[in-house]
This record gives sequence, C-alpha cells and structure tokens, in this order.
Amino acid sequence: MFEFISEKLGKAMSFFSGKGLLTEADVDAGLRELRMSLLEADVALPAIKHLLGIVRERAVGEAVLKGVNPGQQIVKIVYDALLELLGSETKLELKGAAPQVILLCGLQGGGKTTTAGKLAKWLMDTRIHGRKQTVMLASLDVYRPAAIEQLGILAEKVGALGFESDSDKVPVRAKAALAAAKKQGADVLILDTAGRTVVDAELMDELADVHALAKPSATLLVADGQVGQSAVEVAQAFHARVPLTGLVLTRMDGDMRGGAALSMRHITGVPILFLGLGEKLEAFEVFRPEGMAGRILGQGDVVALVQKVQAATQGEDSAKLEQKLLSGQALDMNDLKKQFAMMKRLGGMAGLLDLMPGMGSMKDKIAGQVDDKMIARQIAVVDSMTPEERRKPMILNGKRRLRIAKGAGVTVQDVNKLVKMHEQMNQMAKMMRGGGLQKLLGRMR
Ligand SMILES: Nc1nc2c(ncn2[C@@H]2O[C@H](COP(=O)(O)OP(=O)(O)O)[C@@H](O)[C@H]2O)c(=O)[nH]1
Ligand SMILES: [Mg+2]
Repeated sequence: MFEFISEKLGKAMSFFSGKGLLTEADVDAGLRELRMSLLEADVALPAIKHLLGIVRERAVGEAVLKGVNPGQQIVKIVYDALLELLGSETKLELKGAAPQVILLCGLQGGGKTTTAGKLAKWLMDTRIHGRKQTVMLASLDVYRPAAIEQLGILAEKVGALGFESDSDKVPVRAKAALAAAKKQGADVLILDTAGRTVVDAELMDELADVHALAKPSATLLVADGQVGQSAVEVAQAFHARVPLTGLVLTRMDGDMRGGAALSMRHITGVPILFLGLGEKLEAFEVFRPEGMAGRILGQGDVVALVQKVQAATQGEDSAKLEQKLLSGQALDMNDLKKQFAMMKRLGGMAGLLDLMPGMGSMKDKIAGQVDDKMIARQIAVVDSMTPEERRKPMILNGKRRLRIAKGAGVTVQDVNKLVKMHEQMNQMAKMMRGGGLQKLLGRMR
C-alpha cells in the first residue's frame, strides 16, 4: 500500500534531511521536489497546493531554518499537513429508528457488493450501541441477476439476513427490503445498488429515487482507490446528485499511486470512512488519517497493527496457548498449527509488514517467503502427523518424516523446516518466559 507515493515522498524528504541548515531557497527547492512527487502520485492540484501551502508556512515560520534537525522537523510538518488534508477521523453515524439504512453507490466494479459484505461483517463484529447488530443485505442491482446472487452468498457467509424478491423494479425492491428488514428486526439494512461503467443520467435518477424513498442514515460512495484522480471526479458527480455522508476507498492493497486517497476528502468535503484492502471479507479497515499519513511517510501504522493482531488472536485458542506458555510447558505441533491458523487470519505476513514502522521496504523480501499458500502447506504437514507425533515431535525420525511428506504432498525438506520452526518456537517461548521480550525485540532489530 502506498509504495509508489511513499517512495517518491521519501526522496523529496531526503532532500531536506541531507542538509544541516536550511535556507529559504533550500525550502523552496525541497517543496518543488515534493510537488513533483505528489503530481506523479496523481494527487489533484488543489490538494497539492493546499498541502504545500501548509508546509511552506510552517517550514519557514517554525524556525526550521535555524533548527538542529531540519529533516526530522520537516517530516513532522509534512505529516501534520497530510493529516489536515485527510481530515479528522469520522465515524459511521447510525441513529434514529431501526432499521437504519446504509445506501451504497458507485461505478460498476468499484467494489460495492464486496463492501456490502465487509460492512455487514464489520457491523456485526463491532458492538455499536453496546450490542451485536442484526444486519440485512439487499441488492437493488436488477440488471445483473448474478450480482443479486453474489450478495446473497455474501449474506450467508457472514451470517447476515438475506433478501429475496421477484420484482425487477428498483423502487419496488427497495420498499420490500425496508419492510422485510423491519419485520425481521434488522438494526441495519444495507442496500447494494447497480453501477454503470461511467456516470450516466439514468443511473443517477434511479439512485436519487432510492435515496428519497429509503431515507438512508448513511449514503456511502464506494470508489476504486487505484484509479487516481478520476475517482475524485466520480465522487463529485455522485455527491452533486445524492448527498454523500462518507467514502469507502477500495483496492487500497494495490501498489497504487495514492492520489485519490489524498485528494478525495479535500476536494469533495466528504469524509473517508473505510478502506478496502483486498478481496477477502476481513480486508476492511476503519479509515484513520494518522494511519494513512504514517504509511505514506513510511512510518507504519502501529494502531492498525495492534487492532489486527488483537482481532485475530482473540478467543480460546490464544488463551490456552498463553496459559501453556506461562506454565512452562513445551509447545507441541498442535500449538504450531494454531499459530499458522492465526497467521492466516491475520492476512499473511505482507499485510502485517505494511503496518510496521520501517518495515515497508522489507515487505517484498519477506512476502515471497511467507504467503498464504505456504501457511496452508504447513498446516497440511501437521495434519499428516499422527496424534502422538503432534504431541511428541521428538519422535519424528527419518522414516516418519518421509511418510508425513508423502501424506502432505511436500518434500522431506519441507517437513524438516517445520520441525526446525517448532524448535525455534519453543526456544522463543523459553526466552519470553525469562522476561526476555525485550531481548527478543532487541534481536529482531
Ligand atoms: N484487491 C481488491 N479487490 C477488491 C476490493 N474490493 C473489491 N474487490 C474486487 O473487485 C471486483 C469487483 O467487486 P464488486 O464488489 O463486485 O464490485 P461492484 O460492481 O461495485 O459491486 C471483485 O473481483 C472484488 O473481489 C479491494 O479492496 N481490494
Ligand atoms: Mg455489485
């Protein structure tokens, strides 16, 4: 995420940090670099001007010229300016009588239907008003039966209420969905709408009708964050027709230029609420300006990292593991398997490295080694072991390893690697018991 803009900005920033003292001419030259990198990242011009205006004023005004470490000060100033550009964190507002309607709109292929599923899952996992939400997913995409089916499958997958209707009239379906949500006691009704490949008048009319009829408490535009400035134009066109209350930027997992993300809020005035970070239902995040600014400047996003780890490690398994660790018992292959399952839930190593401060550049090196497929293979190896072998990995001799390799469809080397990994896990566990978390962190550095 943000590799492109992050690299470009990094170069511009090194211009500042390379100097001991900054003259006003240095600041000007540095700002020119910054401007170039933002243009290349496809950030809209008004947004660039706004950002550079803030940076210039502070860089000159806040005595950076005389400062001892101008490079660092400039990073902080740019970070703050990015935050201002991105706007303050805004929560999804749901109030009033149930069912509260969330209307999703946007171009075809932008990720509306996927987002409907992700949002339903998020609403159900997040205790809003202190209790679990009941969510209904209803499709108004009458032009593509496959899209209706797609949403039905998602509803089932996340455990949300589905919606069925014979009607192919959008207003009729919308009314029926409202009635069904009410009847079935849904707190939230998410309406997924049809998209076109370009903004067209008919589509907008239809959307405006649904908006008037359903009176949504939130109208969210789902926009592809990869497409740069044109996403901003699309957002403006929609906002002119139905008042948007929030934006969801999808495909933020790609190696994108980042321009849309930086310009959207400033140009439309509509806050970014969520980010889509992949095709999976878990690849969804509440938007936090600090996180994005940090990622763009290569500083990582520690808060998102902690939240992700917490979400994935919640539950019985990790409690048991912790108990085992504390009591000094050796960890067996079953524990290792649980660790792999946890990693899978975390969305693999690459997604995590993105969030770690200073690890962005490590990503490419490590991502190839620890991917989802590899995790699945490791789990298969453990699955090929007998219960006894899992409990007592020390009995794994050559013959057993060969059998396991065959069973899992991997090489003996793969099995050896896993056994080695298990040994390392126990060594690490020992260190942690000895109060060695600090030591461990030291080693990692
Ligand atoms: N990489 C990535 N793909 C996404 C994301 N959101 C949606 N997609 C994919 O984009 C395609 C279109 O999504 P869909 O939800 O059907 O778009 P819709 O036409 O707006 O309803 C599908 O293949 C999705 O899996 C995202 O955040 N990241
Ligand atoms: Mg769709």
